[in-house]
Amino acid sequence: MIESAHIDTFARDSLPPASAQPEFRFDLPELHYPDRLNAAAELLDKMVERGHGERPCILTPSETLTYGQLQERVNRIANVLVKNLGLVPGNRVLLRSANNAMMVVSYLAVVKAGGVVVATMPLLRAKEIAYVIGKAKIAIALCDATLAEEMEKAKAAAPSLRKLVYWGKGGLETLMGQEGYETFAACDTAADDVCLIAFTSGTTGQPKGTMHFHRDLLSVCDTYGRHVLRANARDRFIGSPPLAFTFGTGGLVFFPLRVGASTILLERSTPDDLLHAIETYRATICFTAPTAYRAMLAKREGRDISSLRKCVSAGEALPKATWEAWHAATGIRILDGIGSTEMLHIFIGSPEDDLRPGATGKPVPGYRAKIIDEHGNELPANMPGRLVVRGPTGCRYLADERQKNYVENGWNVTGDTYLRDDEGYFWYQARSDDMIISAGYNIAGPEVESVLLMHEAVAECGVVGCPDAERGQIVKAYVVLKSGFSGDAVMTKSLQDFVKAEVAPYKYPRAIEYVANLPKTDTGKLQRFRLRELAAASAGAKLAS
Ligand code: 3UK
Repeated sequence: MIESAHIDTFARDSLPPASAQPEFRFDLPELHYPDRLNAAAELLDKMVERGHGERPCILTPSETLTYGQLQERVNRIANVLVKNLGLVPGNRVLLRSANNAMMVVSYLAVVKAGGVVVATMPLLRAKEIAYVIGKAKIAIALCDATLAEEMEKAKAAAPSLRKLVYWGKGGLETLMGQEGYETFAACDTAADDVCLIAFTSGTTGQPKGTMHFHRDLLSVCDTYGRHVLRANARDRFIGSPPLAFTFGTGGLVFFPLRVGASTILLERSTPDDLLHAIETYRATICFTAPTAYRAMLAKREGRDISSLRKCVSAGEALPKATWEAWHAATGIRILDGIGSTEMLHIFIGSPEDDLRPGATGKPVPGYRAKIIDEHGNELPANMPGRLVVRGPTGCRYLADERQKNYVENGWNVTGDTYLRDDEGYFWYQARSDDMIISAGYNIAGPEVESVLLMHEAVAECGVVGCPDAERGQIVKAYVVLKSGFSGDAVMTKSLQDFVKAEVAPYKYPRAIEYVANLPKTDTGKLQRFRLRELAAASAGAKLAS
């Protein structure tokens, strides 16, 4: 057994028992890491040692940091954590900020000092922040001063939090400036010491803390990053996901640093902001969600985004229509990929030269995936069933009963229904609990959504099952129309006929409701459970009237 560097053993003690963990596989030579490994030293110090010190690393509207400058700042905050805030290896540190340079500096400083990062979405409210502090037993927090109001309320509600320092108003900056703080020897952590607890955005129930090791941060770079994304040191990464969402940390921190590239950080990243910044910074690789690609298509008139060479989409299924429209407009073949907070990053997704528009792709080298039935038996090609995966990363919930729902016989059960075709490509159907069952037919809401999105009037849509006395459920679509179209009976008929002409007619939405926007999570995912609640409420009202 490798000896842990953790003096505070809370994270290690809260790991699920080995029998409840998935089986971890290290099937590629690049995944054979040394026993002693510090991910921050590996991602940053190694790059400086290899001569990248003068290269640009972080670009923001207010500053540019080279690898060398980033290293010095990381050392300064690591010293503050240890010398001023009393951090010992294994302590959790709460980080709160929009995507900016200090957030990345703080993140890497915690990892370098042997602490455990708990980054939270900027939009969280005091109650949600206090839950995280309590669950992960956090005593130290670093926070952007612009988020002070909610942070103070959370502190009042979370007694374990003892030290809270803000940046942006001088508090942290003053501490960092102390003499002798410019160097810091990385904590000699074990490859399997926990360095990150990432909380799920929790569509139902309390958020779950997923624990990841130092080696996991490198594993995602050396699987997806190396074999699918294939970035290089000249790349400039950009994107919208928050750094507290592992889709964002991978795409905007781990992957660029692993290859010596630079990363553009935006505090605000609406589709307009993103387009503007791609043009300004000549970004080459973009990470965002399907909705944002659609919105950028509608707004790209007059913008020069020709610097882009790669685009990654995750978080939700990328409809074929969106893939094709983006390809027609930019010539870029979007890389769809499914990842999860539990798995840390993308585990199915194919490079440009081996993808199928509309499919998620093939398992990322280093991962295996299969489709199983309700009893756990593997299904043959073209049969929809439950997706399970395993590889170098996997689910380890922080003291959570729900571990048993995500891990079955050593495989991670993502909760998605997929099918694998004869060529080995994986096609997303729906979240397993989102399947609509209408008059005995199984209907995948996302398939109907992807058809509706091909209609000229549809900007966004969400399709769910609505309780129905006769059919059990009917297919109901919530539709946001593009400007200039109106949601009347003629439109409803046009949308219904359109769906019937594209896919098996039993899938058409018998009910359509027009809305101004759709409910989304902080990570930009459509909240189908909210639409289901709305649908159930309106059906109930109808029955009562
Ligand atoms: C869904 C997808 C279809 C799927 C994530 C990339 O989304 C991420 O993590 P979350 O924990 O959600 C996981 C769930 O989201 N999903 C994600 N990507 C796709 N469905 N096609 C896709 N391409 O239901 C999955 O189980 O929020 C994504 C990297 C890191 C991440 N954490």
